[in-house]
Amino acid sequence: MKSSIHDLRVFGGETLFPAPVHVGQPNLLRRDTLEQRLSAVLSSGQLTNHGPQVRQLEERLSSLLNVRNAVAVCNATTGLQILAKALNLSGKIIMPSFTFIATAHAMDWIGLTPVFADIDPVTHTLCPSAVMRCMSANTSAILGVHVWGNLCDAESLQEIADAHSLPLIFDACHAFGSAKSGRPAGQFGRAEVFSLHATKLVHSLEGGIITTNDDELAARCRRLRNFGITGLTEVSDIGINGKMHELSAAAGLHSLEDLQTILAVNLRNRLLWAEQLENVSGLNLLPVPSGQQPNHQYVAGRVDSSKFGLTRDQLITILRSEGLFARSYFVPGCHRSAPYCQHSVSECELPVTEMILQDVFQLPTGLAVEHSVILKTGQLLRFVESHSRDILEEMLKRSVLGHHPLDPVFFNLAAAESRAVKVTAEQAAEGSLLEIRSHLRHADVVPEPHLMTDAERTASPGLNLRTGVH
Ligand code: T4K
Repeated sequence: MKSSIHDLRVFGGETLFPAPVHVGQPNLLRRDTLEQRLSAVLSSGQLTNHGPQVRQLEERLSSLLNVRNAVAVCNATTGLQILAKALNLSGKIIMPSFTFIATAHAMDWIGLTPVFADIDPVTHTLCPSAVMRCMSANTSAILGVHVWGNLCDAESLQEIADAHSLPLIFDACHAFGSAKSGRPAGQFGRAEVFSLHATKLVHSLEGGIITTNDDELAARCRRLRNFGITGLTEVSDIGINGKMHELSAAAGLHSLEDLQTILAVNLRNRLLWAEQLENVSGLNLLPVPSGQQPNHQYVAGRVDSSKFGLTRDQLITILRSEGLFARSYFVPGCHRSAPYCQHSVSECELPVTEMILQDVFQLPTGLAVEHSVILKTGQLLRFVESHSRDILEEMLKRSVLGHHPLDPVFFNLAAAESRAVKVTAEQAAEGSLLEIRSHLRHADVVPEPHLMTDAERTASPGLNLRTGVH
């Protein structure tokens, strides 16, 4: 453990976690069984186009989530698009800016204009009164996003949607296995879309699911995911290829078998993280919203830098340099990302969104995160908090900026220091990793070995990976 601030990796000390720990490491158990399943699919000869694995997955999901229809798709982004097309949406769609960029892209890509509404400070999900303020004559739907496994205030949103005769749909990518008053995600609104991406609670490597109790809507989604084809030669709609393939469905079925184990491990991890952060002033995990049973897919919290002594980005820089890859989803917010800040889609004020974007962070959880990692990180966080004044001073002295693209794991700090590498604030703000990496390479500083490309490894046979010096 660290006994002096100079033991911190960010100042040249030893890495606490030589094997990197990520937010989003896939939950994967019983690999042998998965390999057998995949092999059986390959032997079957039916690799895609609504085969038995996809059908079985859809049946399992509709019974598990207690919803009439589950439509498997290739990923949630495409699923959201298929759903919006199936609902015949046009014009504007109200959604939070505080979401993964895919939510906004999915809508914009098919010609809808995202209108970003503010969020609730406790659940981080779409705020019903903010939705009211964003309503206009061109609004064609409301799209809520269940964030971190917390469910939206679906009842209030439904009332607003009904009052304006608009469809309410949900991006449920973070919410598989979450429930509210015992009612599982998947049944809310007109339809919901889950992601089965590798980083999700259960996954099919890549994949998504549209759930709905509306049979007609489900039938349209099924047609649209298959080019709009309705018969051997008949085509009814302009559809797309949104099919899930058989290997993916088999992986999804495999993953579903571990659902209860994953939920239990996530809950255990959440409790352990809470215990570890209890005595760290200024680091607060988000509370579990009352009446909700979240899946704890993400362990999210906020930094109160006036108490902790460092900002969120400085904290993340320290953690990531130690090999614990904490995140700050969804910085900078959809409304501030390049494609959206250009046009005037920020029609509404986003004070809560702006505030949360400043200080929110996520810690790793899931099956891949061992107890010892959480305990060690807890110790580290206590150390950092109690030495925050000295750490801040040293960080400023050494120009270690708390900004993601300057993440110290991308280069060897000791080497960077000795060559007085400077990365400008503009580059940092631009967030162009490639640019920064090329800058560093130019300065004869190399990425850490696990972040090197094959070409870099081949080109640097004599390189001392620890110091970055030939
Ligand atoms: N709506 C919401 C609210 C979403 O969160 C997402 C996806 C979507 C819509 C769209 O769903 P899909 O169309 O993808 O089905 C990750 C995921 O790629 C993305 O699916 C997810 N949200 C988002 C929240 O997180 P990144 O850019 O953070 O991915 P990446 O590659 O940095 O992965 C996170 C970490 O996980 C890595 O640092 C290492 C680890 N990892 C990841 C993968 C893929 C592994 O260890 N192994 C792996 O195979 O977006």
